[in-house]
Amino acid sequence: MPYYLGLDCSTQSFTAILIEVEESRRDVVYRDSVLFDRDLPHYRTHHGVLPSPDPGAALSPPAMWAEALDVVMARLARAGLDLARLSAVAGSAQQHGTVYVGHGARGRLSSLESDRPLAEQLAGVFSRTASPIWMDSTTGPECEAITTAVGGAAALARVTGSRAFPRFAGPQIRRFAKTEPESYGATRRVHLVSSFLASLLIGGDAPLDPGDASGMNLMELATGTWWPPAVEATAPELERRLPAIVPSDTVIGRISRFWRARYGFPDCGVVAWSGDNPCSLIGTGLVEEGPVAVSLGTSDTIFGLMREPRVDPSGEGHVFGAPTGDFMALTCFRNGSLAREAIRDAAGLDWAGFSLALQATPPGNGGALMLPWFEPEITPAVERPGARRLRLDPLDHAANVRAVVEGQMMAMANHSVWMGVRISRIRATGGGSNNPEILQVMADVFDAEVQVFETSNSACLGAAIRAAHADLAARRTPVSWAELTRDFVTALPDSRIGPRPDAVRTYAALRHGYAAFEAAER
Ligand code: XUL
Repeated sequence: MPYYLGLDCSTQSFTAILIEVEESRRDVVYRDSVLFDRDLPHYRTHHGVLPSPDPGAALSPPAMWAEALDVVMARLARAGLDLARLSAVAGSAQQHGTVYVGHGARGRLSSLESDRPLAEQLAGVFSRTASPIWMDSTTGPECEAITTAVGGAAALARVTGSRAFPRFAGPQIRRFAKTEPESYGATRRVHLVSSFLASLLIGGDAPLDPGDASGMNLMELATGTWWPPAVEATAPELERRLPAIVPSDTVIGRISRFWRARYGFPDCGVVAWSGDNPCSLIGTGLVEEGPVAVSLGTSDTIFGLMREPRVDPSGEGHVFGAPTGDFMALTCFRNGSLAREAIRDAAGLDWAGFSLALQATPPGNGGALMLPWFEPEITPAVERPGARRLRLDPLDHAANVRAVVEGQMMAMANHSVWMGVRISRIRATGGGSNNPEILQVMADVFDAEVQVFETSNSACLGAAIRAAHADLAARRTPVSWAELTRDFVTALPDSRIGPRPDAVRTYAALRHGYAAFEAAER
């Protein structure tokens, strides 16, 4: 009757989900979240990010993620569950963020004192105390340099799954090595957020999985190994600073003595952590090619499983490794929930009022359009932030609510054509999928049936399922992905929303106008 723990370190919060996997009973038995701004205010983050005068910069303190891990583990230990049943832990983390640790890290992590808080013991471990995260867009010149050195954008995309993107780890590492060579020199290991947190759990130096390593512009997708031309083009002596890459299903170690002594965790396995999007693929049950998921979170993403890696010729999308050993296609939009919130707040509305504004306005908004680029955008690449409006009165609150949602959905539909699938069914997830009015726009724009899956955290649920899959396989009692996800991943009852033919026709025409407006404003 084992328990499996999934952990997720996202942009704004840290979540734990515990599942129970038995022959007759498969259930989520516990959920909890720490919100960085609210629960760890001493790090002074805003939406999980450190304030900066540079609109392109986005950094977060890795010590905050470590402290959040300590807090969720403490709360879980106090929840009255029989933790002796815990068999394995796996994790999910926001992708692309890099964590730089110095030479003393290994010794420190293996000798943590169980009577002292974790974060306090990490003082001096980091060779860089603020980690650039996926929202950072300061590395344009580094992207160009790496692209040129490896023989162009098409070559980089063909081998690694993506052309160079400012938020990817490789360009970020290059910038750090160039601007702070001494601190780079003092760096023993460059982790991603996922392998850093896994290292804290095992009290050692954790590897990466191909799902997260493919978000670096450094890994050869076909083999799951570092690609020497990209590694050499990125920073001096980088190869020895990179973690190993292991298959996602690897049990990478046991939970360290620190956690056992501090909170009474049993001697349980730790499974390789992955990125939040690869974990969400599992948490939305996408273990076959065909259906896609749309996650409406801090970032909005659209993704689906791919058997063969078909890279995006337009260079906008990504191909990552999938936890199943396959691949996944993904397009990421930076202006997700924070853009919806900006419009909601400007209109002085709550979410119920936001829904009413959508109900009160017609599909197509009478031709009024908004490019929702409140922050620099990833897809399409837009450096100069600021929402752009066409035939849209900034003071017409209801029309602006509709325009932000329609803009986001049309951008998503236009920029996912490269995936090469006719999208007829969408699994919606993430906080924004709580809102049926937003989902109606999604259904109409995509001409697809939308169903809501895990709304709060599909990445964390996916991590828990990954822990179960890997642990059961290691114990020679494997359970297939299809079976495991079928039991945990179900559409919410009565959440099915179908496309409305009139609205579908409106958007089919308007999508061209939106694409033209976008092209003119980039
Ligand atoms: C994906 C991406 C974001 C982050 C944060 O490429 O940048 O989705 O993983 O969630």
